[in-house]
Amino acid sequence: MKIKSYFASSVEQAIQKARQELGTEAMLITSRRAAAEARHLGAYEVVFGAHDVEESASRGPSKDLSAELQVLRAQLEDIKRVLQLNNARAQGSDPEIDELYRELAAADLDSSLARQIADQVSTLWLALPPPQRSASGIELLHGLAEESIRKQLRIAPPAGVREQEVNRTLVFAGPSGAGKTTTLTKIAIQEFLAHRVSVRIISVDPYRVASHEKLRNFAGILGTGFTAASTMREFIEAVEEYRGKSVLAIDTPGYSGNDFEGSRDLSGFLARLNNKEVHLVLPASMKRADLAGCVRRFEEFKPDYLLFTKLDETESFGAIISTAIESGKPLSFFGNGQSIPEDLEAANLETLLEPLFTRERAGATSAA
Ligand SMILES: Nc1nc2c(ncn2[C@@H]2O[C@H](COP(=O)(O)OP(=O)(O)OP(=O)(O)O)[C@@H](O)[C@H]2O)c(=O)[nH]1
Ligand SMILES: [Mg+2]
Repeated sequence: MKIKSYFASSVEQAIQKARQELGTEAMLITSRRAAAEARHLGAYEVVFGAHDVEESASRGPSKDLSAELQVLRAQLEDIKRVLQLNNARAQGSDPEIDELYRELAAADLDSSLARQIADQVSTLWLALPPPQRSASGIELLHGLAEESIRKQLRIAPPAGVREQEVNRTLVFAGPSGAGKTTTLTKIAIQEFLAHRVSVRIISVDPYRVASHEKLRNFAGILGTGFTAASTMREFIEAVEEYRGKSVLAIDTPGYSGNDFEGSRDLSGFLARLNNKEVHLVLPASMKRADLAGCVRRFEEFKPDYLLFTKLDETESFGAIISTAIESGKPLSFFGNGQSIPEDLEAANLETLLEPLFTRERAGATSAA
């Protein structure tokens, strides 16, 4: 079944549009207020499922009176169904859906996101005929919830070696101790040096001269170019000198709390570089509210991607899922240990979703 959304200024108009295009075979799945980013298309969205949207769409409106009547009847049924759904939502005490909400919240998803997912699942669940609903277990609800999360998360395109590689600049920014230096090294090895692409590592830190040492050691072991810049001037000179000759991997200082002193010069200069990708490095073990704070504060670095480290230090990835969905930014890599370079993987949905309901399932098994 293919899913298609129709937007209009009222639910009735959206239903009318959908039925005219899809005919009477399609099934109304849900109706809701349009999300903020789709509001320009209409205040309301109705979602229909059809076995072959393209084929139905090509039929166009029928001139036949009885067919017109059938469409009108289907529209009336849709409106009745929307009223039923709204009524069921208002009563809102379906025990299975409540249980799903509880599981999502226990997996550390933000409560409004957990509610939104439970509502979406609830609508699909209520659209099933009652016998099918009672026959299907919590597994179906888990599957629907995972599907909803999949649709909302974005994953960065594979980092891979590209043409014009030497013009690329990767910037790693983020709070102190997040794993910027470690992850930069892992990526430099796995994504570039392993493919014989030359990388120049530039470490910029005007405050802590000692902070360059770890990278200097790595660069020495790897035999790759390294520049330690302790002033903005040194940093700008290094970028100008090496840009276009090697891929640049730029390590930035860890700014903490509200201590962003001097960050403007750096973020302002980086903003003017083209062909760059800024990875905001965040530890998966950080509290959800703190992650949201970091995303807000580091917006001055205009991150293209979120890169999560320390997945090995937490059991639930709800905070990653919530932060990624809320920020709308694609996920680039996951760091899952201290070993360089092996404890790194390209961001992927399976890693995030795999533990989502396992704790609950394990609990259910041991309780049985
Ligand atoms: N368990 C675990 N530890 C990690 C991971 N990534 C980095 N670390 C550790 O976290 C600590 C800090 O890592 P760094 O790479 O120095 O972090 P940073 O963001 O560069 O820190 P500052 O430059 O001081 O802001 C080190 O002990 C790393 O070994 C990871 O994925 N898992
Ligand atoms: Mg560092």
